[in-house]
Amino acid sequence: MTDGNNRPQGFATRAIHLGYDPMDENGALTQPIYLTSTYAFESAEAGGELFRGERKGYIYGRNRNPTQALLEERMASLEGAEAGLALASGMGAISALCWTLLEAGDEVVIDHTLYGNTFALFTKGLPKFGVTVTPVDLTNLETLDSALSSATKLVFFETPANPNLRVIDIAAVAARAQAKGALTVVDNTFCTPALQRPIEQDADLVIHSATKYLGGHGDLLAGVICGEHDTVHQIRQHGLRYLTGATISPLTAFLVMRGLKTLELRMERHSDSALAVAKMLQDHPAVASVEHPWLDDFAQADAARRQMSRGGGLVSFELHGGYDAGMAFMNGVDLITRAVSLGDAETLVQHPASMTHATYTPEERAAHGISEGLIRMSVGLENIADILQDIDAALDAAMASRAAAE
Ligand code: 3LM
Repeated sequence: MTDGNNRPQGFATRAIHLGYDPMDENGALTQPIYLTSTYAFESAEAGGELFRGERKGYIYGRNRNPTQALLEERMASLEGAEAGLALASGMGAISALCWTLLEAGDEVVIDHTLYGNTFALFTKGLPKFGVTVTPVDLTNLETLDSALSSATKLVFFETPANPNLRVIDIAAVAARAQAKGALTVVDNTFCTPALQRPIEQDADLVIHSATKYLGGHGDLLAGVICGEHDTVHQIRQHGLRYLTGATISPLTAFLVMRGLKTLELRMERHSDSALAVAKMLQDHPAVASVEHPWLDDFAQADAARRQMSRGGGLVSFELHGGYDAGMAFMNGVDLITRAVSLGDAETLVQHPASMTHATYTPEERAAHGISEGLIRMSVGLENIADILQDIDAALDAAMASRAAAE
């Protein structure tokens, strides 16, 4: 989309306006919601033409609906992709993608730190159907080289990774995958296209849990896939239509679009507040280690600064006293909420080893860099002084309980 002078419109403008003219819908400022499940055919022949893809239009709400279509168009534009597909959840997006693009005998390389259920899909789900999955540390490109083979179809990773925020160099991985004929798939949930656009770094496909920052208000579940037109079309026609049926409801698609209108603003605030939290933790005597991609001593700081425009809203840390101190901290928060998920207005804190990453065995967590004492915080949009004060009080509580135990 361009303005009158052919200048491409900016991110927030496209997030708010792209693909919709109120004058087409009785002047309605925001787009109406089509709750319709099935669509009338102009003639018997037109129905057949629609099914054969010879005519443009809608057939049935499982694979396409006008409200979903507007969200898909906006997400594709924001990610710099040819096409988008909206689905019922992040897991719905990942499973539709895998079930469409993989078959028995194929190989997949994954980063060894993924959201717990994504890890379970790859390591427990897909092997049941004859797909070989190799987890590697993708921050070490030599391990990627040794895992890739001519049978590798996908290289899949999150960056920053859930829950320890390791950053993976998208362009470097994509170059190696491409040389072997494999597709690079990036889960961009933690950054959103407001902070990072993997397709500009040569990734082939981007997936999202839109449940998180894209929706932004903890009131929906949704997923998105963006990428090249033919591949996305194939995932719609196979993965969504008859393999998973993981359709996003039109009402949910509307709510994700409402979230997109403030996405750029929210990601700036989440990132600034998370960095303030990370710096405060770094200076506190109760804290053993802190991860945030914008900290000066972050392990993959170079890659982070190259491919992200800000550090994002997540902070991971470990307290002196490990698991017990972490539990005392979590029980000591007041304003901050103990809950999984992320990207909401509320600051949320959770314990990956017993919650989001409980699908890993203790041995897998140890081998994959998810320590038992790690705490993950999704820094929300509350006043930063209030967030810092609550953290300070909870750290005091954690130190007091540690002193009492000694
Ligand atoms: C969580 N994560 O708390 P849905 N990709 C990433 C994710 O973080 C998630 C998904 C995909 C969390 C959810 S845990 C019980 C709650 C990077 C989800 C899956 O299917 O929309 O939840 O997305 O880390």
